Amino acid sequence: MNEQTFMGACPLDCPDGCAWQVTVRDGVAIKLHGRSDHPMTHGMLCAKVNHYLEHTAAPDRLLYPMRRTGPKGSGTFSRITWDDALGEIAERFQKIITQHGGEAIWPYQGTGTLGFLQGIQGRAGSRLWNVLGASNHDMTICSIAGLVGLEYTIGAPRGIEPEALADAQLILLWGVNTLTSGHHQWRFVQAARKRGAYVVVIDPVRTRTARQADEHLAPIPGTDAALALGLLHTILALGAEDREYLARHTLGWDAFRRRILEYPPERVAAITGIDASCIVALGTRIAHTRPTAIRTAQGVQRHAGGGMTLRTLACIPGVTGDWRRPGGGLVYTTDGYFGANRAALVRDDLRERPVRSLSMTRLGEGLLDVQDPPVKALIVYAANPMASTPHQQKIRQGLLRDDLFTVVIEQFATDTADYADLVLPATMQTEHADLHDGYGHIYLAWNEPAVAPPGECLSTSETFRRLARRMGLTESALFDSDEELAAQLLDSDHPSLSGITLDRLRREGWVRLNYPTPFVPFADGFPTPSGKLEFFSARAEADGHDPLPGYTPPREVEDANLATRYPFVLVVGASHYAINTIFANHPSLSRRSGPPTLVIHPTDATARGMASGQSVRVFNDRGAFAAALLVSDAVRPGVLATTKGAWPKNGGGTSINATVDERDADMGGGAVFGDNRVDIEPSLEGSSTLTPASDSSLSAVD
Ligand SMILES: Nc1nc2c(c(=O)[nH]1)N[C@H]1C(S)=C(S)[C@@H](COP(=O)(O)OP(=O)(O)OC[C@H]3O[C@@H](n4cnc5c(=O)[nH]c(N)nc54)[C@H](O)[C@@H]3O)O[C@H]1N2
Ligand SMILES: Nc1nc2c(c(=O)[nH]1)N[C@H]1C(S)=C(S)[C@@H](COP(=O)(O)OP(=O)(O)OC[C@H]3O[C@@H](n4cnc5c(=O)[nH]c(N)nc54)[C@H](O)[C@@H]3O)O[C@H]1N2
Ligand code: SF4
Ligand SMILES: [Mo]
Repeated sequence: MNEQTFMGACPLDCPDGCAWQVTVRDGVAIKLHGRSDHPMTHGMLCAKVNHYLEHTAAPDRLLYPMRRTGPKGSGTFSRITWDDALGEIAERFQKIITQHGGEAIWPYQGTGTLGFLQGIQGRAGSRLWNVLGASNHDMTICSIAGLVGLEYTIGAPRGIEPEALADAQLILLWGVNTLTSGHHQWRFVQAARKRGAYVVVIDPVRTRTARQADEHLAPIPGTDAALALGLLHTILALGAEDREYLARHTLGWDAFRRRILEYPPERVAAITGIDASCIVALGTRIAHTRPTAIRTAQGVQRHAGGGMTLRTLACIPGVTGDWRRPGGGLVYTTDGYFGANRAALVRDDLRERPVRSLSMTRLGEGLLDVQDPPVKALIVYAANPMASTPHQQKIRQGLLRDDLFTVVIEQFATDTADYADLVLPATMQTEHADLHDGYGHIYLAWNEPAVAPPGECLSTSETFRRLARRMGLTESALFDSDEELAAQLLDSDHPSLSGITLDRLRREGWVRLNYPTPFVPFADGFPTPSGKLEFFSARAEADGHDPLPGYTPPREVEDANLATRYPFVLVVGASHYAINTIFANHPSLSRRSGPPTLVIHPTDATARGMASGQSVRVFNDRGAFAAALLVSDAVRPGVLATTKGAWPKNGGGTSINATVDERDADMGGGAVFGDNRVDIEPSLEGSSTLTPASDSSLSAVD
């Protein structure tokens, strides 16, 4: 018996970025453990990834290249060779480039893996797309609005490390469902609590995290920036602003101060739906508690004013001076700490000329409306846009275009794969090499391939190397091995990487980036043009925004006209047993998730004569999806809550994104998943009842 262990890392789009260890016996992966010495992972993976090895061996895993035999969308395919598949892609690409130019190719990459070699962090495949002059894929779907807003205020996509929450005396979990979307961070919340910290959750939904907090405030979705201004109003009223810090480390305080004074508690109560007394109480608590830490995330910025929300939230520790204290400040992401040589990896210098960008969030528009040139080839990898991307109906119409050549590189037969002309089988994390950072910590990890790929699966990097060869391309950078790519990425004189080589990373499995402990990133200034926290931002003004932080209302939520037709605001969060659409086809995890569940307040349910378990149709002008009703006061009247991730084909052909619009948020072209009005009606088979998820991430059932 031959048993070996391999070091690796979870590739999924999760802030925790766990390091793991795989035990392989006779070539088969038999055990997967979280690394016990990793400061975030602490020996534990999660409810989802505990099933990862099972998932790699699932009977529905795609193992061979396939060509469509039925109509688009039918999901009928027959097996072909890699040689035929690559030959066909090369030929179609060459024809399209000759007739329409390289920009007619859209490489549509998602967040299925975050890896620098195989995934979105390293824009895997970018070298090939750059040589071909393909359109640039703008990753707008997840966090961009908040990132842009945050950067106006503090200058970079950085924040405190979540481990620092342990040193806080007051923790605001602001639009983040920590126990579901990054549960390892809860450990630091608990550590702070043991030392007397108070924990407040700010979320329109009483999530499983909210139920564990000392206090829960439920704002009307999209109104968080107004709440932030209201809290600051109270802090000013108490004279608790840190004047020395404001004078030394911030820009534009006088103007911002006047802006804050426009938001007294009564006004903020009317906007947010939170009692003025609760706003004053929390403002007072913040005024009196040092250090205060804010943990926020993507959920808070999926509406029209999402960028402004992060911009304004990041000002709170600027006013209280918490940015200079261990355990104080804010974290949205820690993305910006890895000072890698990204340019050397993605090689945008290989582009002959600048190319246009197409927004990930606006796939329907990209396929149906964009011209000069129209999109003629769509290469989808590590993405499931038929499930994940707004305006499902438009996307479906686009994918049905006869003249569109669609290639989907996948591990499983998703709804998106059903529309492909060619499907290529992709490796999973235990079968390929990769390098990871984290967006909720400051460690790097190496993922060593532990087993041989099943069937004819290939990694993304290898697929694109072979395609480049098949296309007869000669640029040598297209053929660099995974190890060469990793070495080029790490070849940086940025101080965060001093002492970190690929050899060391491979030997140790994970390493901390070179930052001090405790790490107080903005004690001495900010990476903005002025070196200060910028309340007043000339960059924002130059980009056409208000030069000051403020409150930008959500669009559909606030639209009184629309509200007469669509009385409910639909918010959506992470599902506990899936990550985006991954694991929705895993038998035991999907059983635990239950059917798509829609939480409704008892008052609304009674008014409609509806009850828990009833099957309903959720709809607006864009489309409809089916869900099981769960009556609970986890949401306020007028708000409905559900989770993302269901596969349309398991729900009659649609899912939540049938109702979501593809319009942009205020900054960065971000998505507006939470700025969505709908109505509900009993589903056609009105009497049918379902068992709603009883233990979903948002269920009020303990
Ligand atoms: N309504 C609504 N929709 C949302 C959201 C929301 O809040 N509400 N959230 C959005 C957010 S935050 C995000 S990040 C997006 C994510 O949306 P997507 O980027 O579409 O991510 P997934 O749905 O996880 O799909 C990833 C696919 O990649 C495949 N995959 C995994 N690893 C690999 C690999 O190594 N190679 C290849 N070729 N394939 C791989 C998986 O099998 C899976 O089918 O969804 C968004 N969609
Ligand atoms: N189990 C699991 N983990 C995940 C994911 C998953 O699908 N499943 N997705 C991963 C991905 S891609 C991402 S981007 C992260 C996201 O991480 P989070 O942002 O923590 O996750 P979400 O559940 O999308 O959003 C968090 C909370 O925001 C609330 N929310 C919605 N609108 C508003 C609002 O206007 N204001 C406030 N204050 N709160 C609001 C939702 O009710 C939800 O409970 O999680 C990652 N982790
Ligand atoms: S999904 Fe998140 S919590 Fe689960 S193993 Fe991966 S990184 Fe860790
Ligand atoms: Mo995301």
